[in-house]
Amino acid sequence: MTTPALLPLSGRRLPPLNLGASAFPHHRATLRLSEKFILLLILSAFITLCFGAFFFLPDSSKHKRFDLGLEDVLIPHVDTSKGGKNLGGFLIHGQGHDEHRHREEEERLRNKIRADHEKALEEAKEKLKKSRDEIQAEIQTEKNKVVQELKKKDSKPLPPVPLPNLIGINSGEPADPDIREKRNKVKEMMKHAWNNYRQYGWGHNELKPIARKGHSTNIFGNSQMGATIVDALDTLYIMGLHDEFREGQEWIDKNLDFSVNSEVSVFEVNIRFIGGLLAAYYLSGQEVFKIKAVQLAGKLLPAFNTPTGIPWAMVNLKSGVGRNWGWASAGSSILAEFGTLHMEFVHLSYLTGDPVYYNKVMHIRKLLQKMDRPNGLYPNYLNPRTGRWGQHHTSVGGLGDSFYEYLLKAWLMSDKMDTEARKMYDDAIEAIEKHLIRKSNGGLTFIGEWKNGHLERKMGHLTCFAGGMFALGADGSRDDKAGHYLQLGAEIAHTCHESYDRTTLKLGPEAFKFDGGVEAVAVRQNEKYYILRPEVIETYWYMWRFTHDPKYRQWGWEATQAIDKYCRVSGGFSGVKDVYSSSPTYDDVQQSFFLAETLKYLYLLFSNDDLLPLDNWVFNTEAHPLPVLHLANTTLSGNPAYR
Ligand code: DMJ
Repeated sequence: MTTPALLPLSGRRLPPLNLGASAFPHHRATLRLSEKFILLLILSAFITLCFGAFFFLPDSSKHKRFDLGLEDVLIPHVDTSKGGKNLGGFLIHGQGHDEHRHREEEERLRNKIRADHEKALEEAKEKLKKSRDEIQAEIQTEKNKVVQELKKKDSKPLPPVPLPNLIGINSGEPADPDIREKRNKVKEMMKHAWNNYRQYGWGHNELKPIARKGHSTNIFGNSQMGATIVDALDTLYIMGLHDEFREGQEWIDKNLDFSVNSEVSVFEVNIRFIGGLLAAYYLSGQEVFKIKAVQLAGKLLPAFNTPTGIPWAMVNLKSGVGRNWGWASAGSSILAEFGTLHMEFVHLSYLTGDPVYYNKVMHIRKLLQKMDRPNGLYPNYLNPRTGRWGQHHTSVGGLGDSFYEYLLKAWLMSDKMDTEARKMYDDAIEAIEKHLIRKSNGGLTFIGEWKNGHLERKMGHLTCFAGGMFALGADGSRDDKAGHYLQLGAEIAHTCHESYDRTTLKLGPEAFKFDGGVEAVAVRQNEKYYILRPEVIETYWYMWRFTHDPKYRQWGWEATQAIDKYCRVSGGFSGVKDVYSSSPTYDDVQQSFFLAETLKYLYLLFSNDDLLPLDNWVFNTEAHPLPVLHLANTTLSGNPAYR
């Protein structure tokens, strides 16, 4: 019996092998299975050897090319009439002396390759003598070395920069015992929020205070970057909670790592993480915060690699691949997202001396300046591929809000030198007043939204921050309309207070209408929730600072009590799903901005004005205070490292 002819992988047919009775006469005509298997094994080893030799042994023709490539005999486009041979566009000189030299060189290289192979073989033999554990330990040591090197590289000290005048970072104790008590109550609430997060959610982005475990939303992808820790740091600091601050610092130092395969929101990471880290750095002077902020900023930069330089909404921190939210109009980026990077990025350039951050945000500004604006308004959607507006929706609330805020704050943060930003702010506010701000039948001033060619008479909780913005921008306004803007701020504060006061829980809904007899009340069920948002309290605080009208402290105290009564649970603080229901259900999320903003603004409201004075500090949109940079101009020439 003969075995079937075997086909090697190369496809070349081998002669049939006679493995039957005539090859092994003392065997039975049919071979047993195990014997067949062994023979097959030997055969396949032989074939593999031939195959390996055929493909992997050095090919002398290739060597020739390689060797020649090392010499200067490969001369492109030389005249062949001079005795050379043309080889694929290159010319080889065929002189006897040269050939001798080539043979020697070839021999030398062969010897070197042989020696290298032998060395590699020896090393492999040595390795094989070691146990699996020893080999693994060696690999681990190598890995650790690389990690250490990378860490050293990442943590190299940044150029020294003269720090701006940091005043009013830990005072503010009110003389009035009643106000002191209120301030202490807010501090106690902060401790409750922090301690529970530390106990049940430590290292996670946020806390689920009822389930008592970590929580994260899609804005941070699948990362565990301790958003609450970073967001809360400066609040802990100004409240004098230094042990808690140190715990947070230690976690950041040891665990905050941005090389994670996670798709995050550029805007949220910027305002919460970079803003939080920068504020913690300025307040405490601890280098680790600055270093981490700069590392993280480097991870956001690939988001700007779009045809227009308008960044993607999201970026993968590891791969640098960016994209936009699926729900955004025609693949657009969002005004309030790409327009809320300026403050942090200017500080990054200031601190590092690297203009890259500054250039990115100035590029966005220049692009926006050149664009047509319908009715002088900035639509919420802009396509980063085409540079064209998406849907013409305009809002001072969600999707638009902090873009306007950052125009004003860019000017304030530059010690009022960035007049271009101030002009853009003034122009925008004039258009907003003309097209979006109205008075309701009941006399409440509200800011509506421009949608599909008409004004929607609805205002969001988010929009309530604008009261504070108008008050903050009053001084320095065009045509000296300071009184007018302070008044506008007061009216918005009043309307937003009404939206709280007209609920059962005395907490504001997510959105409220001014339509068909309804005034400052939510109509749709999915707009009745309160998720511990800060905007109304933020406006109370600014209005308090600029007017010292006691009603703002009163309103702030009402909100404090309502939060403590209806949002406090034993595992922290939770949002509620319906502010009009006397038995509210919880959403089971303790948002990081509750610690960063809501509690900070309340604490400041019950502190003296010398705590973080507004002449020296500008708060980013997540309430992280950044110092005013007293620069000669906005090119950051004040920073010696930059010059
Ligand atoms: C915060 O993260 C910031 O204030 C942002 O600008 C919008 N809103 C949330 C809190 O409501």
